[in-house]
Amino acid sequence: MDGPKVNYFEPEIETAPREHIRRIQLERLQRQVAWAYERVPWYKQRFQELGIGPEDIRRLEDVRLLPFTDKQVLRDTYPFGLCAIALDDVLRLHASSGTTGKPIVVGYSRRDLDAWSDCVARLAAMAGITRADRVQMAFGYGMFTGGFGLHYGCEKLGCMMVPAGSGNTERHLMMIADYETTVLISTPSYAMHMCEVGEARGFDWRASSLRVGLFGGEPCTPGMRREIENRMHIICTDNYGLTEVNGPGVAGECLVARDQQHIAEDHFLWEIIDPATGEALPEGSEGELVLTTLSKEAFPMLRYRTHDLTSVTTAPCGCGRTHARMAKVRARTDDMLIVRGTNVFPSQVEDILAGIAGVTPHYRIVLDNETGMDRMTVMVELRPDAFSDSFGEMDRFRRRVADRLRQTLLITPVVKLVEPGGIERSFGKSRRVEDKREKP
Ligand code: DLL
Repeated sequence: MDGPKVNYFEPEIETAPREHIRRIQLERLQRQVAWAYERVPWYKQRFQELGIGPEDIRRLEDVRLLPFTDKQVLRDTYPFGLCAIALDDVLRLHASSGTTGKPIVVGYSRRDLDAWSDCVARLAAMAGITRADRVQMAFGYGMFTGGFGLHYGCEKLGCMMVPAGSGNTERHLMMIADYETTVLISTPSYAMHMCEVGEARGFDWRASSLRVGLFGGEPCTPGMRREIENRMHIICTDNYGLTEVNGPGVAGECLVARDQQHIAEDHFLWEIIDPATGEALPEGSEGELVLTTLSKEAFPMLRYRTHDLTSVTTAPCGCGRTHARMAKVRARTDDMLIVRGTNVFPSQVEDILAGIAGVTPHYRIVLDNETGMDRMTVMVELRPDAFSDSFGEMDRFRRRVADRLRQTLLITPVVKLVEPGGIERSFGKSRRVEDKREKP
């Protein structure tokens, strides 16, 4: 057969007929709802307010009867209010930083950790990784789910793990060379950084042992993926997940469909809703992804509003997997910036810059209202070949970038050109927006 070789971790469930998947989902949903109702006072109270009980879940669509949860619920019940098991049976905690105040925290039972590793092993297999691979971790080992989550999943697949952790790019390069690692796990922005540092040091990416990039944790545009693939001579997949429902392993990109991610549907039930009304949208429409865990013991999450915008299809995939595929998450409902009344998504800026020759994918948006009016400054980093000593030439280039941004964003940003390497690189998720506006 032509095309990439297809690997599975759990072929039976990954390629099960859709009726079989739906049957498992219903059984597990009924069990998960009863579990949450009986063991978590917050859920019981919400169910009672809505006048429903676990017995009302007769079909999968009945999930719509259930209350939504979101970050706020986890904040209100911080730290252990949503825990459905004795704390002695919680083997691990992870947390994610909230935008304000306390982080949100979740816990895992032994079975949760086991199921989580299965989901991660699946996404690694989807990227063509096998037990013969040597996997270098560039996510931090800490409260963030990326490090430990991907570590144990790849270890379960049988890979040799190199737990290097985040930062220290020179050391990472040395380890790739010395241990002949074949897989890099990181955010796409850190991979890009490593690529550049390597190039500057004369590291030969073409000759290196590295062959796969396993990315996730932040959006990765198809353009950025291709650029990393071409410069590092590797194949990259983008993988989606969030702390509230495990972390990585919720959905993974296969090598056939590309730029879409198979959701582990035996562990997570997806819905797409209209973020404004909360109403369910038909398959294929873009809306907010809502996830219900189907197998969680410690922190069952019912109808968790991710704020991530995507669409989902159940159409068959050439890789043989029958689990639904979600489109890449390009924006969050709460990522949206409102600048002088106009909605702006950082992903739009990213798309525009990707279409302009002479600039790198690194940029920063700074918002302020010092003059009394919102001002948006976009700092754009030049590629070395576009850099010039001629002020006139640079100014013409700057105006051209501003024009392109204005045409799509419908506001006129201030554009500042930054010399190659001038935008600070991040070791984890990149922070692209700095909002310095004084709020009314
Ligand atoms: O980022 C979990 C993760 C770690 C996934 C490593 C993959 C690899 P949080 O820190 O809770 O969890 O952030 C979750 O990050 O709601 C999305 O908005 C965004 N996100 C995560 N992965 C992707 C991705 C981890 N592949 C939030 N593409 C989510 C786009 C992503 N956005």
